[in-house]
Amino acid sequence: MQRRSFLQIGAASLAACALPRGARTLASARPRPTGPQLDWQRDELALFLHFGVNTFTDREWGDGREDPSIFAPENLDARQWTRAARAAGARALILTAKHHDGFCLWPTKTTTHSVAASPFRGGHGDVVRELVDACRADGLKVGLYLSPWDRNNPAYGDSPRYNDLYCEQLTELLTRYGPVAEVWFDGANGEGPNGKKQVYDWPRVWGLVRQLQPKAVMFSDAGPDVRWCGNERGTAGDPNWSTVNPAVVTHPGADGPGITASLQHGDAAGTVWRPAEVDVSIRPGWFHHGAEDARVRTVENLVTLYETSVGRNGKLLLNVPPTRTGRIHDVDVARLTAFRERLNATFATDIARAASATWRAIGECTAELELRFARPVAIGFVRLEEPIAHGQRVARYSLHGANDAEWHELSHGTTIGYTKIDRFPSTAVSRVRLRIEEAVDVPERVALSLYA
Ligand code: FUL
Repeated sequence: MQRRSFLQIGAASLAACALPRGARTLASARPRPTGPQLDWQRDELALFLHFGVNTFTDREWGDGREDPSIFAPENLDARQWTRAARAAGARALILTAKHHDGFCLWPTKTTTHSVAASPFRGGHGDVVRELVDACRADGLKVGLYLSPWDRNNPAYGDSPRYNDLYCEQLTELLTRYGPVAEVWFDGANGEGPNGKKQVYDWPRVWGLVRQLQPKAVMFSDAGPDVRWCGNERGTAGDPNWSTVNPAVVTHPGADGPGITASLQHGDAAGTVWRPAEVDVSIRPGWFHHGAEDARVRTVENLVTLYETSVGRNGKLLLNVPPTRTGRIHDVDVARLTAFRERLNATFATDIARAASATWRAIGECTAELELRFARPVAIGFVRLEEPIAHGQRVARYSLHGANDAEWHELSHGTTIGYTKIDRFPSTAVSRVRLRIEEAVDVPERVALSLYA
């Protein structure tokens, strides 16, 4: 399908949809999110917990030869994690149940390389269980990361044997602990110790998760439910479509032309709903390193991350790694708390509520929303939202404000989706006009909120 070239803003040219007429029948059947995908997106923020033997060796990637006896958190307190998550306004916590080193944080029957061989709780500990119990107590959802790449397991690289083992590990995780909201499949996949490359059976893995936890969303480069955003810098693409062409990124860790672009931008004409998750760490590393205690992101930086992830139609998965004590560092907790306070203060009062608003179609796939205020107001942020339960349609928009007869551009952009946030210099306006200049189907009314 050819997308039409950009239309000019002039009313006469605001006439057609970005998909050609013949594609409109298709457009009316455009993909929409499932219930779990919608809930996942509306949660906006989840915390990622990278924790394991690397926490004790000060490494980012363990080689699988770590002695389990080094895993000895003396003061592990999962309720401290969930309280920090609540202070941050997060709705879920995702734990590295197994990272690339193969060390399992739950007492698995599949390997002896686990907490059961460690001094933690006298060899009777289960970090997954403690996380799950704390999440239930604090009303949070649970997500589990199970690294496909396993640098410890002798079966790795012996494809059918390792696929069986991996499915057994997944089965333990998805049957022992009650509802799991998200299952995270990392795209980093290296060579096995025997030099062989593991060939994963993704259809089997995804089918197993669907069967055991039908309400969970599955994350990977290739979804199937939510996709990696294509970088670990905390920025979703612009544009960022929640629809993709599933033939481009077919499996986690896929490499080749068009992959990064597809992860970052999705595809306006995509046939599958697969929104982007933005995973990024509050520190330089994913695991805790004492040397990085002074390099925790500032509150301003965290707010910017929110704008470049949630504010660009993404979901933010912010990594906050527990320390060797088993607790999240005080500095990180303080930043998370101040970050949420700042967001709450910024987005406390929607100034647009004081305005009278009119939405009107202009052309077939273009529309305009105009707000009029009784007296001038100062604004510096706009938050736009499409009703994504019905799909995603807007491809280009502009926002103008006027305090007298003349309109001035405040911001412009491409996709909106769940949320688009634009920040601009504080401006006094008595009228605001949002123009949907290009869309892939008849645009539904966009919600517009304004903040000082
Ligand atoms: C990457 C991994 O290699 C990192 O260690 C980390 O887990 C990150 C979230 O994903 O692919």
